Amino acid sequence: MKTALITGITGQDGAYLSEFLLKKGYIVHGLKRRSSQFNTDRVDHLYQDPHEENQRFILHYGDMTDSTNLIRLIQEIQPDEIYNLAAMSHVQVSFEVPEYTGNADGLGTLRILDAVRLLGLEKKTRIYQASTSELYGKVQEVPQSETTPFYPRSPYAVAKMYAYWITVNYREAYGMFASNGILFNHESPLRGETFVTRKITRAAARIALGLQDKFYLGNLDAQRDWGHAKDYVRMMWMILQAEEAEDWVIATGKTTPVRDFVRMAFAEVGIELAFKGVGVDEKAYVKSCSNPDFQLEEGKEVLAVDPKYFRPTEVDLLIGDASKAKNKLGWVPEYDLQDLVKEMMGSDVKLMQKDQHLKSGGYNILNYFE
Ligand code: NDP
Ligand code: GDR
Repeated sequence: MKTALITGITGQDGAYLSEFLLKKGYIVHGLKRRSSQFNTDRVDHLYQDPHEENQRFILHYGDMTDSTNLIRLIQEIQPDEIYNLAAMSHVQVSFEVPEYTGNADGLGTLRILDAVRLLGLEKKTRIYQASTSELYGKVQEVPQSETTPFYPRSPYAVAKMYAYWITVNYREAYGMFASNGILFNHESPLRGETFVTRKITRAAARIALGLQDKFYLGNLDAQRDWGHAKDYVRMMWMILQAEEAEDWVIATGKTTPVRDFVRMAFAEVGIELAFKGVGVDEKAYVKSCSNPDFQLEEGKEVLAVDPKYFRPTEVDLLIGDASKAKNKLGWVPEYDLQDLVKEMMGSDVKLMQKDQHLKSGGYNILNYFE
């Protein structure tokens, strides 16, 4: 039975990867942060009472900024595999908290690598580093592959660039099995609510159900190569089962503008949109609504641009070439963008229907203190 340690276990990928590894028979340890409220929603269904015998899912308090904590945990757990997924992962927020992002995302990776080295686990523990297509930043070449030069465009991407190279360096300097997965955007119903896809599917569901009138986005022209998180966590595992430690691009090879994702999300529930205007003046209106469950008037404005969501420096176009992973590891994604949008919309409509029932039952959470 193999033992894995997942940092960032409470995040989108941590949750899917935990499920995947548990099904493979692993013992899964995870690092969670202390928080004033429960922050384990995404993995609560995997929780096992610590009083039970043969526990295979075990959470530990910790933080990527605390070396002593990481060293102690790795010593106790003696993992066969570490998946380093913990990060301040929001690109726009990284402009607000650049130093913390550098510490958690950049130095945090060093802390993991160095803990393994210090503890003499170089030959036992394989390490997966969650690298990102944000490393490519300003477009140098399309599609982007393992040989495309990096040009990071945010404090997040710069921190991840340090993490990428320190992983390569520890592999070369100490012979460690440490690999980077350069993953392009991947989404799911578990995606954080402030990333653009989930922001769109939540808002589309709320608007369709009459819980909200309109919503605001930033740059509608940005193009992303969006895949499904389930396909991508499978690849994280495959990367650590490879014969050699290497760096791998994981992507679908197709790119879509944010505007088209909005169209697809609304279309999924029978609402056709018309976009008018350019730049900050662009808006989207309901062109038709064929779904009898939702009563949206033609011409209703549902989306406007708010420049507060523009980034100081943007990544305009991402499209990945995952040929190496496909040819050498046999990775083939099971989901396409249409499947992804369908699943996310289905999940958010269900979730928002709960809000609708509460609202129609007269329950308002804002009245908590009244
Ligand atoms: P999420 O933002 O959903 O999850 C991030 C996780 O990291 C959460 O569990 C979070 O804890 C934890 N975390 C954040 N800061 C710290 C810290 N200082 N110490 C310990 N834990 C911390 O990200 P994803 O699951 O989407 O992504 C996983 C990884 O992959 C990240 O490193 C991300 O940068 C990278 N990546 C993601 C891509 C994507 O499209 N999703 C693409 C390429 C790379 P908490 O729940 O308490 O906030
Ligand atoms: P990204 O994802 O920055 O690619 O990073 P995000 O969904 O935040 O943005 C994608 C694109 O959409 C544009 N956009 C908006 N983005 C957000 N969040 N909110 C908006 O209102 C909005 N309007 C337009 C953005 O400008 C951008 O161009 C994600 C994260 O998961 C990283 O951790 C990961 O490394 C990369 O994907 C690959």
